[in-house]
Amino acid sequence: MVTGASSGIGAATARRLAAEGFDVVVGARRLDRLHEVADPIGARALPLDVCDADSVTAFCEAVGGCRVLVNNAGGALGLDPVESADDDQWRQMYEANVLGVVRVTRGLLPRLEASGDGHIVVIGSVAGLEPYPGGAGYNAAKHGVRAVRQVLRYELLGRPVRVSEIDPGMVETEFSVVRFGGDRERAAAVYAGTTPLTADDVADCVAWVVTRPSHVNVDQLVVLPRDQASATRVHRRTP
Ligand code: 8X3
Repeated sequence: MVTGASSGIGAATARRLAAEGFDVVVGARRLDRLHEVADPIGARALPLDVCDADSVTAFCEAVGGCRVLVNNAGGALGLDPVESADDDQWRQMYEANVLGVVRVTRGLLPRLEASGDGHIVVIGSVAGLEPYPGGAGYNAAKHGVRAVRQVLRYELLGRPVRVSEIDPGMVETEFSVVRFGGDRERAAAVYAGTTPLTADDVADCVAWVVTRPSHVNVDQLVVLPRDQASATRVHRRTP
């Protein structure tokens, strides 16, 4: 089960898990784009808006069994300093990145546990490890989801459910285009002069984490491009 699977890391993860032999179910708001991902790999596509409790309930009821949940849906909005923070953007980021994970995880937990070998994966971010100027709203949300992941790990200890967090750095997807409200030039500048990670690189990490033997819990995996040593330390080649 992969959330936010209509593009980027979610889509790449769905494709990769299908290739690994998983029976994949994907959820996202954009159903037409979701089908473009799901249909070629024989995955089941279900509408899912992680910000809408009713949508999550309907989604969880439609999913049959579930052994692996990849909480990928989320993202950033804006890069504004705290002094001009936009409440709506902050609220949306908290809704999608934190409450979204909580709702879907809570809804699927009985099925994950009943599988006898459940696994909850959260796609976090380097932004959840290291705040940076302009990032406060997204930093707060990703720090929040990191706390949820840690608490889940403690609460589920002794039960047959693993909990893992994967924290990527710069990955070139629609992430920055969405963050900058569709400004493709500004989004491209984020990765200029670097070789960023691809969505497939992160999907590779997810596949590795969920194919370890049942007794192995990868708690946290931080993955950055070679050109990035921290959220703000980026090496750029000049043309
Ligand atoms: C994306 C990483 O550094 O652009 O989650 O916030 S960053």
